[in-house]
Amino acid sequence: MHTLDLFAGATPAAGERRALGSHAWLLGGFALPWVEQLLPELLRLRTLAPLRQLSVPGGGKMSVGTTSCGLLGWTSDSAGYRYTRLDPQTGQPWPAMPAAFLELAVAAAREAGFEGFAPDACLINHYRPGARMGLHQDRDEHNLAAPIVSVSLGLPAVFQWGGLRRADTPQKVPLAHGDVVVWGGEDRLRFHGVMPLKAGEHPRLGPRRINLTFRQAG
Ligand code: MD3
Ligand code: FE
Repeated sequence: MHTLDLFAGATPAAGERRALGSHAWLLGGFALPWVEQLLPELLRLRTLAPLRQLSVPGGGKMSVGTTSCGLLGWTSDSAGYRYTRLDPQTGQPWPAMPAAFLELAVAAAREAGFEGFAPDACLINHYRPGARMGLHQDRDEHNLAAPIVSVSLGLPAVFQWGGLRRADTPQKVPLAHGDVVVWGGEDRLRFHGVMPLKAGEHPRLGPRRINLTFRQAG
């Protein structure tokens, strides 16, 4: 038996949806029809805005490789977290959000009941085995009434789904290639994170997981 099957309520099959909270939906395999459009765009985007390991205010470096596309990109350094119009590393505007990215994000938001989602930022996180993301809240966005849409590609990961206080014990939610999660309303400010990625080889993406998060940041 695969370890992931030991979790209560394992990943839903493609086409199934599962409520994670009152305003949070896991759409199993929702991104699968878009994958072959997303992958060449991801390769192109990293030639325009290379992956980097951002420094965080505490002094460390994130273990994930990060870049952005859209009008605004998320960045971090010793001074703090913020969205910028220019990529601090190239001095150029962030690459435009590819049409297929926007279509997928808007369709997923609609499917979860959020009509009129208009993301202006897409944060792209690359996980290699061992990379993780500690528990945090996403609160740098100007419009906290808009949802966040997250698309998982490549190796599976165990997502930590916490409460509104850092001390609330998170639930473990396995996320597979093609899964999309939409978080809004009272679930928007939940603490969340990603457990260290287990080693593996994904048939289409190799030894990595890529996560896209679409936000209304400005
Ligand atoms: C729950 N990324 O980039 S996506 C992030 O898999 C981030 O790379 C993780 O957390 C990743 O900030 C998790 C899922 C996610 C995104 C935003 C959320 C979950 C969320 C906002 C509120 C609650
Ligand atoms: Fe986050």
